[in-house]
Amino acid sequence: MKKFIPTIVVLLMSIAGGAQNGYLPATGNIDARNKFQDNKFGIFLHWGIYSMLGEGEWVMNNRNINYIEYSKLAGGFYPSKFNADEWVKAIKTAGAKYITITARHHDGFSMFGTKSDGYNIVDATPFGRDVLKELATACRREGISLHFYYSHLDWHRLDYPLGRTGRWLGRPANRQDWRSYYAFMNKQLTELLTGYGPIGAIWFDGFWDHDSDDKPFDWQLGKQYELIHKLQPACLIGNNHHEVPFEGEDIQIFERDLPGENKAGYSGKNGISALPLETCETMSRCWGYNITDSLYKTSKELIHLIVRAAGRNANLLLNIGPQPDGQLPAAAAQRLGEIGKWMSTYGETIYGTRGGIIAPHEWGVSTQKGNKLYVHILNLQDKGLFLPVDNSKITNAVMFNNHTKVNFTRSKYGITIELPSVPKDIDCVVELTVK
Ligand code: JFZ
Repeated sequence: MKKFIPTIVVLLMSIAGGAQNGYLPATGNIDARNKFQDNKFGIFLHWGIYSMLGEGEWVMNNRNINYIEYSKLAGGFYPSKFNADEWVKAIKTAGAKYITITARHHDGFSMFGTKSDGYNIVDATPFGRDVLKELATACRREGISLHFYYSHLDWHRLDYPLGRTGRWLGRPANRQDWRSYYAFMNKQLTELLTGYGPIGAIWFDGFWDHDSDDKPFDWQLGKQYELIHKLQPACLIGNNHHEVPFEGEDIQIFERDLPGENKAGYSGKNGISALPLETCETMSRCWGYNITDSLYKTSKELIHLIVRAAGRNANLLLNIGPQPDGQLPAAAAQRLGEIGKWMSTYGETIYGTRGGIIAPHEWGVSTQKGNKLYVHILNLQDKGLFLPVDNSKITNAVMFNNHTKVNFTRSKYGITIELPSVPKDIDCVVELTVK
């Protein structure tokens, strides 16, 4: 990732990428944005034929695998244990409200029965089943919203105009044809938005493949976004371009960082917009299944991520890389169960909330809904805690989990709450009633 691109180039790229005069979101789209923010927690699934190699979704590029050799993986893809209902149930039990799954990742393999390219799970694998269709049915039954990840960049097709990745995969350079590739993407997007019921969001990725071009690359996003909103006005558009959202986008995406952070190095140009925010993060180290990646975050760390995201007014999209046999890794399933246990008690302090009036601190964050302000204490070695709030507005304080009273004193700049003991829970939630 290039961290220091001159402002003017960024500006030009923004114009080239987002040109679309006066996008006015439909009423249904505004409602969908609110619903999306209420949902707070989703599960990201990176699944494709790369799972068979067990080295993540970038293996084709990282190992410079010839595109014809790579495509032979499809002939052996038979995820015999795949069961959409089981996935959706496990994810729903965790308290997640939506699933974002890779319809087509950078390797160019479509995980759905597309008519636009034979290189897809129905036509090119012995499995022959449209897993997105099965997921769509299971999601609808369980009331889970379905979102599609869609890669703008492609390491397989010959018509894709080569960017800065996928350069050593053996593709002839003389077949690149933007018009053909653009038409292909729009055909696929049309299929995804007409054959799978209501889609919560399209999550684009790969814009950055052309961030090192000599002149700004025009992805013609404006017309593509118009097409999506014409087919499904309520479908939200997000693009993982690591910049402030372009016109026509409905959510702002952050990768591996909460809004306002830049630990991963992707968010340097990413101011915080007024649109709904979503941060994506992995459960282990990788997105796609990695056979040697056993370093999973603990359930406590993952719950803290959900809470810290909510306190920053953002959703958390938490990733799992399903195995080649179609099952979720056991470690991931275990985390889902533990998160679900916590959510069944504390979900009320997360779902439907917005970031609270007390700004995020090292000790934790606050969320807010109606006249309740939830103070989430995640890291405190003390019984007393000063909270910078207008003290005349706070009428009551109780522990959220058992409703016992929490004493507090008022001072000029806020209140100081006195907890019954030094907090030991994953998240010690104090519920304040606000006038
Ligand atoms: C992208 C994907 O490449 C990755 O496979 C995964 O899907 C993740 C959620 O999103 O991550 C990026 C984004 C940008 C760069 C690299 C990886 N970049 O700028 O080089």
